[in-house]
Amino acid sequence: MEQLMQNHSDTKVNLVLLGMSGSGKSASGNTILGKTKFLSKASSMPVTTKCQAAETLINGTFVRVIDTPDIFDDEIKSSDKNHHVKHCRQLCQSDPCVYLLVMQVGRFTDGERDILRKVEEAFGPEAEEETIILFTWAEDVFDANISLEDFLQDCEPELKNIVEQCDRRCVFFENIIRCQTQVTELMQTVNMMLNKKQKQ
Ligand SMILES: Nc1nc2c(ncn2[C@@H]2O[C@H](COP(=O)(O)OP(=O)(O)OP(=O)(O)O)[C@@H](O)[C@H]2O)c(=O)[nH]1
Ligand SMILES: [Mg+2]
Repeated sequence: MEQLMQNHSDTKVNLVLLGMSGSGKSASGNTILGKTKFLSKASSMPVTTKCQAAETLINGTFVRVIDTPDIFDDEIKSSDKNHHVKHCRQLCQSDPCVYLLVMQVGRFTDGERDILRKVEEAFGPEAEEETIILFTWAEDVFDANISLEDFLQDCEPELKNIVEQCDRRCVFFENIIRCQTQVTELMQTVNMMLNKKQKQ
């Protein structure tokens, strides 16, 4: 796979899963990969403790998915955080990198209010332009018969701000069904973002 990725330099992308513990980073990684590569389970303790990568091919694009622990946890030692960020960058190997900010639809916590600043602090000032919000537990929105537009319209002002700062790049995942359509929509958003960036 590594060999193949190197041979297809124009059709590869790193997707870095970032966000709070329990938000569904590993589950989303597995949905993107279409197979269970990352340990994902309900737990009151952090489940993922180190950065890991796994690869797949999606419609001709080699996708390297990087799963991470909750590196934005205020309790985490700064030396541990720096270690995770460094490891994560190493796993990305080459450009382009897209940051997937994983957030649970029904939960917006204090620690997430300034999450974009934390992403920039860890991955550089350009990171905001390379970030897509990946909302998990989308079934809660669908089951309540709320349209995604209404959800975004009616969400907390600070969350709305985050969505606006990301140029409204967001996708909705139901990780319990691992449906491929949501992965296709994610890849469309990724491609649109990268194309726009290339033209700048
Ligand atoms: N119903 C539902 N459950 C989900 C969804 N996404 C994740 N989960 C569940 O949420 C729990 C936590 O998911 P993880 O993927 O382990 O969360 P994480 O962000 O990787 O957590 P850490 O590794 O601790 O940072 C698991 O039981 C998942 O099955 C979703 O979209 N819908
Ligand atoms: Mg995890």
